[in-house]
Amino acid sequence: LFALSHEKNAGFFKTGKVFEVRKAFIIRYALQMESFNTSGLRHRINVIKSKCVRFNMICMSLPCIQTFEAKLLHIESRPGRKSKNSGCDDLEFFLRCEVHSSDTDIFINSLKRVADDVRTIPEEKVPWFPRKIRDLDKCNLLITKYDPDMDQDHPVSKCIRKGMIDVLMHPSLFHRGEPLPRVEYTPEEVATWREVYRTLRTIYPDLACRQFLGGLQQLERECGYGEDSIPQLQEVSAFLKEKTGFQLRPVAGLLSARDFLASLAFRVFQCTQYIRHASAPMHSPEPDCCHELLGHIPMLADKEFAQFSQEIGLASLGASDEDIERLSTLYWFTVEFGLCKQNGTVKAYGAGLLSSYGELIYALSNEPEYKPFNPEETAIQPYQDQTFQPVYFVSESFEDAKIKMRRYSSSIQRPFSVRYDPFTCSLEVLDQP
Ligand code: HBI
Ligand code: NLE
Ligand code: FE
Repeated sequence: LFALSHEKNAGFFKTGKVFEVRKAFIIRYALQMESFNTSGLRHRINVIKSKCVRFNMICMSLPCIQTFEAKLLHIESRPGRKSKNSGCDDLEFFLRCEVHSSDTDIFINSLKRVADDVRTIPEEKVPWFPRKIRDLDKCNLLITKYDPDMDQDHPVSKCIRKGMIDVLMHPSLFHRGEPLPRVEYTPEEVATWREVYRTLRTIYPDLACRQFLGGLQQLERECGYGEDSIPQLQEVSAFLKEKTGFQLRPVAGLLSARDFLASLAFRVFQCTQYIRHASAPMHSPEPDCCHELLGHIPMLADKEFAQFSQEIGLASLGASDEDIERLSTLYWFTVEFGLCKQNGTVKAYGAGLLSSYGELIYALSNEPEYKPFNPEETAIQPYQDQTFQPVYFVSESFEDAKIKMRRYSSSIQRPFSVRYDPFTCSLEVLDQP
């Protein structure tokens, strides 16, 4: 998404790898926005159309998709199999479409008229999931909720500094093992961080759970946390690795729940690096570095919480779309917005609360509704991702939440079971007969 603003940079097109990811981005972006015909996007598409033969075919297949009212669920480009070194043109596009069963054959035939090589791949029974930590390089499906160019008033579009992240360092191009990109924040951004840090720091002692306070103290002592500078992922990742084995990866924005949860199975946490806009420091509807660094990181330094997070991740691997939806709702009401009892009072442990002064105060006032955490019920509670939550779930303790969550996870039906091997950072998958 960020890469879209860089098309004027001609040098950009010279590296095959970057170009390829970019195309996939633009197409995915265009289709998700359903604004394929708006002039801004048409211009961008024309730019890349002139560079890539196969991309043309995708554009031509769109009218078929529209004619048959097929739903385009996924689009992805990969280097073609046939000739390895023929430059940018050599790409295969994978589309996942949902089309009425009576239209399937005629739909495929009409695609064949516009694209030279259409092959269909039977739907897999178990959705693909990463088995080695390296496979997380493929878990980067970004979700586009709005268009930052057209929806200028959206709080997130205001917070995204145009061009902040160099395309060549774009998070979606990050590969495991590379050093985590450092970001030079502007004085204005550091000032936003300072304000967020300072205001939250004053209310944490009363409102945050003890695991969070312990984690934050360690980060302040050992990892340079403080109001004067925005911590860099590299140092924070090294810190976490020593505490709980969690490590960080840069991400360009909201990921699909499936990809986001999958990384937790490997104790990898995907972090945004941009910061919210100075005009709205007390709440951001989507993650930014204040949310990741202040909300999540102190909690991930706690062994029991780290385990809880990883177990949600493990439960999500290869799960059905419906189960992913329920697990992501559970994640939402625990890891993001969870409350728990400590010494007879209710405290916050959810990162979405701990990074928002506004919502932290609200959640622990007597205004909102509380319900006891109970996975079966929590998993189907509708949630709010633009403003404060209508209801919060209170756990008796982390221990209790973990036990209940384990019981819930073991009730999810999968034709295999998984075990994480920490020595090889990979999964052992046992097929069940
Ligand atoms: N992506 N980058 C990012 N950060 C999140 O916190 C995040 C996400 N995608 C999905 C998601 N959270 C939630 O929907 C969870 O419920 C999984
Ligand atoms: N509302 C949170 C904040 O302002 O930091 C972010 C929530 C991300 C899910
Ligand atoms: Fe979060």
